[in-house]
Amino acid sequence: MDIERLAEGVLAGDRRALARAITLVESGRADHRRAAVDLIGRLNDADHGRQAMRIGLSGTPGVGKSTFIESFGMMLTGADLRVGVLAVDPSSARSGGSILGDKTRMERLSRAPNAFIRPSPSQSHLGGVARRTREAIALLEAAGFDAVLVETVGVGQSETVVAEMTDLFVLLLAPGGGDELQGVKRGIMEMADLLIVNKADGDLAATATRTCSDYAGALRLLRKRPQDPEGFPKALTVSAMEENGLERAWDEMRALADWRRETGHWDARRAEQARYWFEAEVRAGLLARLSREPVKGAMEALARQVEAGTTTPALAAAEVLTDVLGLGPEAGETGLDAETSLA
Ligand SMILES: Nc1nc2c(ncn2[C@@H]2O[C@H](COP(=O)(O)OP(=O)(O)OP(=O)(O)O)[C@@H](O)[C@H]2O)c(=O)[nH]1
Ligand SMILES: [Mg+2]
Repeated sequence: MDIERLAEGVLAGDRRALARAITLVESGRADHRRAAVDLIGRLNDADHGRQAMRIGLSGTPGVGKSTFIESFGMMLTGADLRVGVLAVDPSSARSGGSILGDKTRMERLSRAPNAFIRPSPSQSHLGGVARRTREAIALLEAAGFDAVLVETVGVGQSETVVAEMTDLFVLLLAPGGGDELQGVKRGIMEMADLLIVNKADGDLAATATRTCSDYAGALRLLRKRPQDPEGFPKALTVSAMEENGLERAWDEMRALADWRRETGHWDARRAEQARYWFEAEVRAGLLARLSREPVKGAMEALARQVEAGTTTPALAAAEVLTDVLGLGPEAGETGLDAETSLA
């Protein structure tokens, strides 16, 4: 595979190159993985720090995330902005791949020349989903997209994962009474930059307005965060179906993004996220080595010796870390600490 040419294609915004590049980062094959790491490294060197506004979007099933992305995305492409859409859906196997439904639901957006929608691949564990989404964001960014929307279903840890790879986190809510408010986990409220009450139309309009002020009240009770200007996080209403309130939502997102850029919070957050994913990759890489040969076999052999009592758990573990994984001796284990302090 010609990675140099693929990188050029992505940088030129070529859709086919982009699609191939995303397929590459999704692949679990070892040679593909090496090529993907190479590709992303090259793009990082060559993209002159291109940045998209990365927007994470979460909310319970049926709240209207896909409808919102379609309407919001159409508004942005209408303003000549290029929009990428990704999904983090660790449960996609359950629903038979909800993005398949999404593709038809996002019918207009999927045909818009300025939009790029990537269906989620078949189910994998959240770690795998996280990596491919993060790398797909990097590819879209290198390709010059202005906004990247990442949809996630409110399942388990997926919101946290998405918040760790986006600049803004938007929580979509349904109109409803006090019970609804109770249902939103506090941790997720605290992550949100914008709460958007959807379906503010028809019979639901009045309820949506009331729900919105309930949430606005709840937001005022949360601890002030350093990354927020006055008045944020904010609650507002939209109708994704009737395409109302979308401009306002975009204005608020831009105002927040501008403020964070000016005050340094934007770059600081991205730096913090890069560090987070670096550490996550190291940890995941180490764990992966443990379940592959030759470490796997060596551990099994040592485990049997530990069972038989011919060595101790601590000695056997040290042997795996030091000799099998080749990490070298730990200072304390060999008395190096004592020597150093004597020197
Ligand atoms: N009245 C009204 N209905 C809406 C609006 N937005 C979405 N809906 C409806 O709500 C239902 C769910 O919409 P989706 O966009 O599929 O919701 P989702 O959050 O993506 O759902 P999942 O992907 O299954 O989690 C559909 O029947 C939509 O037509 C809106 O603004 N007003
Ligand atoms: Mg959806």
